Amino acid sequence: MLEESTHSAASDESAKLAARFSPDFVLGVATAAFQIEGAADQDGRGDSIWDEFCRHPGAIADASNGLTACDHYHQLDADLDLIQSLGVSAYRFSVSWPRVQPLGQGDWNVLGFAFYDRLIEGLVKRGIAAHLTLYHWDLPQALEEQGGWRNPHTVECFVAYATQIGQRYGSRLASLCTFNEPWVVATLGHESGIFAPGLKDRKAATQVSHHLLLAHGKALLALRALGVTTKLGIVLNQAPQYPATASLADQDKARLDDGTLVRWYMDALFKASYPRDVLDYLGDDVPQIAAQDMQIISQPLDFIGINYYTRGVAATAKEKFESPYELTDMGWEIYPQGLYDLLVRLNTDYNLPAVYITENGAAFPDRLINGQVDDPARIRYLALHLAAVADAIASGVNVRGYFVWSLMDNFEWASGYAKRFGIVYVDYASFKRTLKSSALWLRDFTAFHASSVSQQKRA
Ligand code: GCO
Repeated sequence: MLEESTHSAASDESAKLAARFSPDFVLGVATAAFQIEGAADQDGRGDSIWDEFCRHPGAIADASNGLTACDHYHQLDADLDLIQSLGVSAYRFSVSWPRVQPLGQGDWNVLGFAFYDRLIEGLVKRGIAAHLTLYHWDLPQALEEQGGWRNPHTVECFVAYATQIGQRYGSRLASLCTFNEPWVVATLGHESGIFAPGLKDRKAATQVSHHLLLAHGKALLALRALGVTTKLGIVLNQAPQYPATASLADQDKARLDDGTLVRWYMDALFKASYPRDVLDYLGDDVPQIAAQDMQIISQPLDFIGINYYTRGVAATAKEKFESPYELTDMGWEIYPQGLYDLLVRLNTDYNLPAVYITENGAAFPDRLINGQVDDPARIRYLALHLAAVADAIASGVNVRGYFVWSLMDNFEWASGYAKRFGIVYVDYASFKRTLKSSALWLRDFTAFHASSVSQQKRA
């Protein structure tokens, strides 16, 4: 396959881009349990807040749910072969907490663990590094019924769950992440209410964000006390915030948006404090913070994962902001410069550990035509963002890896199955997988990276 394509200008460019990454740079693909597994009511899995949220009329754009999703639970071996066929060295996935502990406390589910045993063994056998996320939004519904993340008891339940996973799998993982995107859980789940559990309560949302960070810190302490040696970290969704105009109002809004999305989490993790301007802005809605909390939250991290999709634009004028850039199917601007700006800025403002881009990708209205899916816009998106990563590394940021979101089309939360982020197309009636042209591109790209690696080694 390499032979066929080496002569086109596009593949020359791809080869050059791949050669910009060092031999040990990790290239991977990412998924999350609720979005792909299905089998939601099988083998003893408990309900999660997303199963419940999907039952709310109007919550999901296409009125769908995660009952069957991509049927990954039943297609595990074929999906692992698929990952291997892409030539990537790493796979990022999440464990469904209610699959391994249906009520979120108390009994463990042997059948649930059997699935993740097979998944992790299957990766190890194929030489693919396993990057595990403990919490990608699917809280056991039974815990939600006791107040969910508003209740500090959930923090203790999470630590017990983290400990159990660390004990079972720690030695076989390349990394273990506590939370995926705490901002989304807190703000979209509890303030805007567009994600599970669907609350609209800012005070609750800030308390949830604090409890998530506290659960993260306590889990790290517990895992380290256990002697778990895998790399420990957290994944944040981050985006630089640019004012739409030079007006003072837009600049102030950009600064505040940066405060709530970026500094709230980064300052807590790296500086053991919340940003003053955001606390002032929150007024009575500030969370309750106990004496030791900030010290617990700011445990040293082995890595930080950054999910980047687009920039933020702060616009306060009545007229809608018109983007000069191309938009994805989510309506998100394609703005790779934002990834570079973000990484360089974070590296300046914080003492960063190893950085992984744990998600980057785009939804496009892909069509399966004559057995093929041609998605040049996604290839362009990925190449531009990889180039931004290479530029950031050249500017001194310690980025060690990059994961495409996503391995395959899947349940895109409130958008249901209507938005396709995969490099592999999924037919939801038959569950048949078809590699899109972006998957073939990635396969070439990983091969170029591997061959540039062997050249670098020879030199
Ligand atoms: C995320 C989400 C993914 C989404 C992706 C696209 O971590 O933001 O983990 O689950 O599918 O971001 O919106």
